[in-house]
Amino acid sequence: MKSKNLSHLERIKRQIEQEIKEQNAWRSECINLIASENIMSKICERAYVSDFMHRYAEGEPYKRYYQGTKYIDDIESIAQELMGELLHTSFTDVRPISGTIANYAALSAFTKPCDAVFSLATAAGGHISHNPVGAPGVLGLDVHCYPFDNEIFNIDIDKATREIIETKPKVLILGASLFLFPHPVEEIKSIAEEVGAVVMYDAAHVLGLIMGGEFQNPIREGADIITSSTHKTFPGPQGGLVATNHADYFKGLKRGVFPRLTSNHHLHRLPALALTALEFLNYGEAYAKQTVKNAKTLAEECYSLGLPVICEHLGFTKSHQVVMDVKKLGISSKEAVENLERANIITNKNLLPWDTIKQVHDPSGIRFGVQEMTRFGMKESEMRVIAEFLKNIILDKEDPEKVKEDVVEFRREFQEVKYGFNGER
Ligand code: DSN
Repeated sequence: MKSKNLSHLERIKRQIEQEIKEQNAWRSECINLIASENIMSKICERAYVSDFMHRYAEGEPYKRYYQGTKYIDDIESIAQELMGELLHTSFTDVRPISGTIANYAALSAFTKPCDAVFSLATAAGGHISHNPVGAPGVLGLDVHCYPFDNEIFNIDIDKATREIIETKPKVLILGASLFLFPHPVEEIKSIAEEVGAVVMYDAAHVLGLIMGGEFQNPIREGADIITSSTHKTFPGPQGGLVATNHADYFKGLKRGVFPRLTSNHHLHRLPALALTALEFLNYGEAYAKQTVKNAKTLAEECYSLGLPVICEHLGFTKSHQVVMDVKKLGISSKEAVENLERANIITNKNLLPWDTIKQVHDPSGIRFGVQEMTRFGMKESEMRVIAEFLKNIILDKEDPEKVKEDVVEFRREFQEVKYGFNGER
């Protein structure tokens, strides 16, 4: 019996080891177009695995509740300083272990149960942590959705103004997961001043574009606080941050982060975060520029091939994202993304502002992000090749296994991370 159990355990162990190998090999042959992911450079990957992953360091650098923290104190301070320099914020806390935790921490700092907040509905791009299913719901907040204007693919500021003045919310949340165009930060800030609300900008998707000077800088436009993850267009380890230029707000944010929402803050990601920030100080502008250029090229090329890319009248996109409304052509987004996956092209089906939440399992949209392929050195000409692959699968309904052969061949040339210490631009 004992030996039977042991061989069973051994089989599971081998399965896990094998699946890690297969994941690594498979993803190196895929075109990853998930808009919320990215890849670290090899130097950062190596820095990610260290003794720090076994340790605790509750508290702030040099003011901990634990002994044994002298090295992480230095590294965490460097990470805070570099991320603040890139974001132009005087106060930055890199302890949130994710963007969602950062949002929880911020909302917990500026609201109490039953307070009203405004955010975008999930279908209009709002993240789950902006909505009743996530942080605001758990905190007992009264969540109002900004009216959304499908024509400008943005908040309808006139209607929003009226609703905000009437409701008097405590926090106005900006930023989104479906994020093609800058949000009206200046306008929202002026309404916030009228009603005494805090403007919170969730920069997760566009953090690298902001830092690289290619997207609105929310702090300069009037946002009071930034929350973010650190692994989308900013290609760091998975994690989060909160930042502000107001000393008073920072006190609340820090309390929200610790002790409210985190105990330990997963120390091993901080050396990798600091190193990615250093890479970004060197290469961030060029990377952000190429990312936005690539998104625009992918959108234009797809559109010219007959794919239903949205917002042509607005120039398609100003971020890393490209969005299609495949339902317009009677195509199921669920089937399309499954076929794309069979062809080694990874992306996700997505609700669009005109969808209802009931459509969540087969919504109208597909969302693409070019930031990871840009980091592997792809430029405009490669975006044109990717557009052809997308057409082959979505419109021409070619055999995904056949397309996959071409995808694997194409991807072979793009294996090294660029815009980092170990790569050329
Ligand atoms: N839900 C993720 C996204 O894909 O946008 C972000 O957390």
